[in-house]
Amino acid sequence: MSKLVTIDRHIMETQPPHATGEFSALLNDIAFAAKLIGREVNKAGLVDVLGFTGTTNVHGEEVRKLDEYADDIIFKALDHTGRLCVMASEEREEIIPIPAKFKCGHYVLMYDPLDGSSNIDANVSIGTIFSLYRKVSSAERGTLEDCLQPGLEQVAAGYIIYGSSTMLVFTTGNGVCGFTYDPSVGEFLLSHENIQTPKRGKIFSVNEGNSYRWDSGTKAYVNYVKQVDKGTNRPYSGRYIGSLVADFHRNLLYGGIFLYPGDLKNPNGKLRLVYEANPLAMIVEHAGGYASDGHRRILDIKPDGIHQLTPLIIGSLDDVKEAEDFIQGKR
Ligand code: AHM
Ligand code: MG
Repeated sequence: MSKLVTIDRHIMETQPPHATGEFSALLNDIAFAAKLIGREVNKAGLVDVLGFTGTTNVHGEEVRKLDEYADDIIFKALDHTGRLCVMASEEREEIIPIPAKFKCGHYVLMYDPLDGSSNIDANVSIGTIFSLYRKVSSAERGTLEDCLQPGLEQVAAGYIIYGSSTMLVFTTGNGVCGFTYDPSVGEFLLSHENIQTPKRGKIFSVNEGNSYRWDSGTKAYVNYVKQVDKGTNRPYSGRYIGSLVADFHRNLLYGGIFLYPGDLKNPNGKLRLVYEANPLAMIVEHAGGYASDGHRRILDIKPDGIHQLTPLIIGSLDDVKEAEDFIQGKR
């Protein structure tokens, strides 16, 4: 049997010698929230948690009960820990202050509590995405300034995928590791050590139903990956779940490219810079891949607002660079 390492032990053993433990404890808090959300996702078909709540979120989308539950769990698992100074969630319009009765810490948490939630009713994999920053504002408690840092400043990023098993994948800037949840013992166990994504893949993931409104570069790129060329991997296989964490996770392991480009109707696409693009960009870069908005590295973008959208092209390094060339009209 290969060595059995729980997520707690891994976090403890990989933290720098001078670390106070605050940051490690935060990752454990997130893993705890993931267990609670995973439990509800897994029994979603059994109890009355499917379906809409009847309200819409800040993006005008209908909020599903599980979205609300996940949002609330993350908040409640972390608000009282004394480790965070502020949070922001894709489901909430404003930044989330730490309640005055609790101590404030040095970190900022940004999260998408349940991404891909339109897939819940069909039993398709969904996920939670998160990232941590250090507090930079001089205010006593966290502010919007703390939440609007470029992705490059992330100190940790990760996601949880609720699929055939629940997995937590994260990086603290020192490799990307994956932990699979063992429900029989209630622990996340190290299952994927130092994940590296292939430099080139042979999968492309994009919603081709939107192709009529793409720019010519994006159209040319997607046509290119579908052409037959025995010298390269082409034609690529098309794989699109429509659940970002699941599409990203598969491509991270197998190699490939995911695109949610800007288009004529939505010049900045659909995905959110701080909740979705930045955390996955940090992970993919630490796994040897790359993330771009077609023109710039995702991690370099300074957000203007917490709900800012960005085109996202992410995955294997050579594939993303090639897509950039097409989008920029260089090919
Ligand atoms: P959500 O945050 O409201 O769940 O939306 C994000 C999801 C992503 O998981 C997925 O990549 C994308 O929306 C799919 O969008 P589309 O249906 O337009 O292809
Ligand atoms: Mg989302």
